[in-house]
Amino acid sequence: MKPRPNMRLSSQAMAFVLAGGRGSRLKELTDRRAKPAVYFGGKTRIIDFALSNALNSGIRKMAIATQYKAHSLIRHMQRGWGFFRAERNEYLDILPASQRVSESQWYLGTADAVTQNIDIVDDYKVKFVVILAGDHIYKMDYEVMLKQHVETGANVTIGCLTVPRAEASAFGVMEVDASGRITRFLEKPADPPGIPGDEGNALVSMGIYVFDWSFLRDLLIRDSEDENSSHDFGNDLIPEIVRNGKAMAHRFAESCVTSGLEHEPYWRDVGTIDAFWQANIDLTEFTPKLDIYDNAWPIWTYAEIVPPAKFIHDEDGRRGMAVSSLVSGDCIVSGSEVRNSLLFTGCRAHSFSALDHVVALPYVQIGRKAQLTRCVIDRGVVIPEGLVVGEDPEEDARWFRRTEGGVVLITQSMLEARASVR
Ligand code: ADQ
Ligand code: ADP
Repeated sequence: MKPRPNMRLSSQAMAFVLAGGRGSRLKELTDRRAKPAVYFGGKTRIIDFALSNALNSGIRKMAIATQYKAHSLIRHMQRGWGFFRAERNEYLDILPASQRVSESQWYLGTADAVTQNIDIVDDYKVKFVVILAGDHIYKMDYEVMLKQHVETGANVTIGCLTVPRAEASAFGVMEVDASGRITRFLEKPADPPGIPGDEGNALVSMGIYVFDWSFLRDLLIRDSEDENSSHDFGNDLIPEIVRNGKAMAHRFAESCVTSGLEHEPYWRDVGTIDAFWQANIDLTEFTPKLDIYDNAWPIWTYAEIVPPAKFIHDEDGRRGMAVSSLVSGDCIVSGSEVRNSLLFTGCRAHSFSALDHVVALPYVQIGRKAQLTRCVIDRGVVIPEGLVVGEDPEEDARWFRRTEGGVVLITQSMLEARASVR
């Protein structure tokens, strides 16, 4: 496709969303669903953030590569993201692994997920491809990144963040020169280099890449023929471009200022139960760092049509109340006290129960007199009458998954195992 100087760059771009990873550190929360399909923030799922960013940036062509436990994710996409219209030149394709090049072959690495779908990307007739991960919580205007990509004439532009050096081993870590050109890239190094003059921090990749499609296409074909490659962006393609081409860093903090989207840059990889719990609970603060009430940057999702949340006295006149909490539609809080908690759609909290710092996924039922503190409760779990969690760490760890941070994950099968023993 020829560059069109007066068109928004996003209208000449597609988003290729990598949504195949399991997210195994989320433990039982990803037993039945991939990490991008995990619920977040009361109504949405994790993948809705990357897709909403793309949509709000003006991108109308998207492909989502799925692999691990994709059913829940695919169903969510079909229900919530089915509004793209081919007659308006809008496309959203779900690309499950093992259905294209060979029937038995899964996507080998993240780059292979694109290589196996080269013909589909060709069909989109776009100039730019924005590669995104489907498993991070943040708001970002990719148009700003596309502009920088074009202005610098880079082969790849990589979204990057500053994180404490002690946490940087989980990322691709880069060194840049004064112009922002990446001079060194180390994928998940054991001993990550610090930023010169700011040694306590490291500059890391967000796993977000902008390429010209013609450049990426050639690179993918060469990579697919390389027997020594693991066919992964972070391990293989990015280091290769840093060595032999021009890779530029796009700083998320500066991007937020340019787009005017965020006062303080917010990006979370809610990859562990502790991080997942914390990021959800953070939303109950007076002024959370992540503003989900910004109607200029809506987070789109599939939302069931449900009645309003309801708060009622029980028969003894004990009040049903929630404070410093997010309570979604179809929840009924009856004679129960809910504090600093987040209830997803369709939860029921029955009389004399008390919730404090609890994240309850959709359709959780809290039995009478249950007292729960610092928990994540999986979708559809029925909490039995009188269950107490958060008071006795040993008892909690005996039946449930208690994290290092003291958060307790409760699933239905854990409760069933407990009931069968007691
Ligand atoms: P990781 O976070 O380790 O590193 P990776 O496992 O490569 O990322 O997954 C990236 C994305 O691709 C995730 O959204 C995942 O769900 C998806 N995915 C993984 N394997 C896939 C496959 N075979 N098919 C389809 N999708 C797949 C990357 C970069 C680092 C960077 C971090 C930022 O390699 O350099 O710092 O992201 O989080
Ligand atoms: P959704 O049904 O909204 O996709 P989940 O993400 O919780 O919700 O479900 C993930 C997958 O697990 C879905 O395919 C769902 O049908 C399946 N599932 C839901 N509950 C159970 C259960 N108790 N046991 C086994 N599979 C389940």
